[in-house]
Amino acid sequence: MSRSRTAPQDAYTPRPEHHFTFGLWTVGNPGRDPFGEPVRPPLPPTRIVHKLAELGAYGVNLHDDLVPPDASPSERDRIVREFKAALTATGLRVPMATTNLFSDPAFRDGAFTSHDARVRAYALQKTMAAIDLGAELGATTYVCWGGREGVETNAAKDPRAALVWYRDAVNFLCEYVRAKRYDMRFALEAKPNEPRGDIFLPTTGHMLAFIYTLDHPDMVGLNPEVAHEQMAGLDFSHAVAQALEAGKLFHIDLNAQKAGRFDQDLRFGSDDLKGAFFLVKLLEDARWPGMRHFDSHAYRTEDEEGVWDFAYGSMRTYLILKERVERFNGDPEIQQLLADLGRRAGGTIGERLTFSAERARALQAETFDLPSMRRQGYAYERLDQLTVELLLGVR
Ligand code: DIG
Ligand code: MN
Ligand code: MN
Repeated sequence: MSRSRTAPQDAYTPRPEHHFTFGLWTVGNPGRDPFGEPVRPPLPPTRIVHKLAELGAYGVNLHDDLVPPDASPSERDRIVREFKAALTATGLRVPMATTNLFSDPAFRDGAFTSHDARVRAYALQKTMAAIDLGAELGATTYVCWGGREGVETNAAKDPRAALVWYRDAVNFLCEYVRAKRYDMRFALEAKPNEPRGDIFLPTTGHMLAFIYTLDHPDMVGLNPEVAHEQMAGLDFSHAVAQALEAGKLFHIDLNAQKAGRFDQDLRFGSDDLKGAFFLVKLLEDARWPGMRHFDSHAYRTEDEEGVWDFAYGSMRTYLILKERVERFNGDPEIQQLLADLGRRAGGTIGERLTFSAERARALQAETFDLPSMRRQGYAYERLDQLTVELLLGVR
């Protein structure tokens, strides 16, 4: 059964300039889960490229599993040639590449942090080959998600040893990219758990601290994912704000997640609409130019047509929320409330407080109208109500 796409051509129609991207593994997700076999046949990468281009996407990303590990050199060349031909025919780009360091049973105790030195070495070999492929396809961002870098029992390894192995691997790969003179930088992706009981460097904040211990921290940034920070009970837009503020938001994985559940990788905006709104507001107010990558997949209930509904809906919801942000930024009552708050903030937001002995003395001598400070509210209830009404479409 094939339903014709009835999506209208309107202000929310995705176009390449919106920088929406999908991994081959997202729309190609066959619907396998821990309790059931795949429900959809594999989608050939070239079909994915053509369909994403038809829907208005900018790019497609890949793990190194575009080329099966047992492919012969001639098969590898054919697969890459056909993939490149589809990219040329559609104009789709490959902004990001990454390595699958979690499916092969060899990685059952991790890849970069496996107790087995042979596995750590194999992980580097696999990643270097994937970096070469990514560079060949034009990728300038290389994502590292350490899905297996963790433990089920702390008896397994000293977490400090794991961090040393992790750091050595990332330092080695940075040196490899420098030696090859690739125009490429790394984006580290955090997740608190699943598939390991606990994953090392579990949140974006942990990853940010880790980056500053590396030999080439300028080459390494972050790839925060909505579901992963929410699994840790955190506000995703705060993680993204910290990455942005540090100049380390090199990439982003967009999806949706219900609180207190496994990593659902749901369609962007399909849950926690308010969180999605404030994320889009942050990215758009910052004029962030990066790729809006949807690391998510269709419900297991869906057929191939449902997969494309998922992809189109992901992009469309982002654009609808982008328009809601523009309405928020132009809403007179909301902006008046924010202007009142701005006057209380003193100067322009971001004006730095700097120390001087004179400034310290003046502060020490200052008297404060504490009764007023204790009495005055902030009108956040009104501000949030107006925000909710705007999201519900009544403003
Ligand atoms: C999981 O969120 C991971 C994998 O999907 C991939 O390695 C990475 C890139 O977006 N995210
Ligand atoms: Mn995820
Ligand atoms: Mn991800």
